[in-house]
Amino acid sequence: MKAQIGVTGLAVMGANLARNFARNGYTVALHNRSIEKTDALLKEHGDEGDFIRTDTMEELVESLETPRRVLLMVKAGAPVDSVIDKLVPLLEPGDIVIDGGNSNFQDTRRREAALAKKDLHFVGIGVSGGEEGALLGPSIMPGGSEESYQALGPMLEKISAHVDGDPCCAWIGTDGAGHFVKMVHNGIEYADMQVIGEAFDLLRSGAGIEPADQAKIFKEWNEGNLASFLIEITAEVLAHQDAKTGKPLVDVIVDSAGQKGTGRWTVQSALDLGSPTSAIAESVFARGLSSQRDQRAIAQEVLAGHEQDVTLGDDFVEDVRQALFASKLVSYAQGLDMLTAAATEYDWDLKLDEIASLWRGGCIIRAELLADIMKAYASDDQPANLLFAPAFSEAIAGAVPAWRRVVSKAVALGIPVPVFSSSLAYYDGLRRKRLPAALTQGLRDLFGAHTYNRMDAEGTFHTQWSGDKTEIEAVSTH
Ligand code: NBP
Repeated sequence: MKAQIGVTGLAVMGANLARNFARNGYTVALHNRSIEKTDALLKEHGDEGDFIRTDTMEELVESLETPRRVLLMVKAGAPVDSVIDKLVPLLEPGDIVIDGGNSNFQDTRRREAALAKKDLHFVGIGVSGGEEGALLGPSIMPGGSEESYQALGPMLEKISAHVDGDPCCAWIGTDGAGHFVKMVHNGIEYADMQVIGEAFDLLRSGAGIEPADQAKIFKEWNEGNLASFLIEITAEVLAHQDAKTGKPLVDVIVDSAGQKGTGRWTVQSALDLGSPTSAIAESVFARGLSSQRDQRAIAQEVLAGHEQDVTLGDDFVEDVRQALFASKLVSYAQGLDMLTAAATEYDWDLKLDEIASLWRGGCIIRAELLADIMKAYASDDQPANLLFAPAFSEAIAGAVPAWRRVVSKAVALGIPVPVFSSSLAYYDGLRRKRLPAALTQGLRDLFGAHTYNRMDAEGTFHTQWSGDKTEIEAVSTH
């Protein structure tokens, strides 16, 4: 008996994906650098399907039907290269090496190009949904050659989450496209969590609503246009009492947020692409600031607040809900805009409707909203920005008055709302007829002769600032 797929790297994610394949009727060859994990998996779950135990990389390769499909679920970074180096000499042209870890998309591009020279397929797949998703059905974002997807796609689609009968898995594009889309997904996840945090802080510090009561509010919000996995689990976390102290658990947890790096990568890529992804950037920075606990302790002593009294009004909770919704829309709009920029830069034919569709199930940012995003991009008349799709421009317009009220009250109260406020600034920046960028260009021309364009004429111009200040037509140095 040969296996249809081999999995090497049987920590939590690899083990659960291997079990998921087996539960779906595939024969799975198991391999791990140290045999203990392989044996533990077989001992605990060996009866869930057909597994082949392999001890060495050679045995793993021999156990697979051709073209071979080998899924790497090892720690991202150097371990992936190390496993590839051991695996590749054992493979034959047409075999498929799959990296299901959270690899940087630039590494995936490099690895794909290197393996293509050896007539091997390299498929970088983004897998979202954590441990539970890996076992029960993740959202899967595969990149690589279209040909490799013919051999691999049906298996991935089968083990993925399904929404309305559709798999949450579709071919994303060549080389690093899958890992890129997964990275942006994670960036949006950062922003989603940050806006929830800002709403929580406003309701707690502004309106004095205790976590247990907020849990009820979030539960109610989960019935409307905010319905999503993250809002659902926010209600669960806020309702939870610490067994040791009897306090709300959220009051016992140290207020310093960790990060593994995909949010940071998203922002770095956004900067490279010149894509204004402020909601994700502010979310990453907010985690950074939360971790500066020593500086925060000093700031509490030395920095004055001068907070102002504000009347919150009876509609404050509803206003916060609307501000949260509008800011969330902006973060999705920015993330999708970044995908559009990346598609041009890296020559990927990204289909935003399919990407929204496969984020609807299995993954952390799954939300009702994604069905509408899918529809917005499924039409022939693709919006240049998500916010321009009629359903979204209307939805956000309805939220703008509340959004402005919330941001101005937060500022007066001294409650930081970096994503609520920067998203509103992005929205206003997009809408504004004239931006102060004109002055920026004037300044750049004065100190660096960087030139500027005129509103009323074609061409590129420079004012001779240190001479007689006459304008000359110049070669562009923008
Ligand atoms: P880890 O990221 O903790 O990696 C542990 C695995 O890597 C073990 O099987 C280990 O083998 C193997 N490994 C290491 Br470390 N160095 C190796 C090397 N040089 N050669 C061969 N194998 C090596 O596992 P994970 O949490 O299951 O995550 C796997 C991938 O999935 C990661 O890229 C992660 O970022 C990604 N991911 C994780 C989640 C999640 O919720 N955890 C979600 C989505 C994606 P050993 O047993 O011999 O030490």
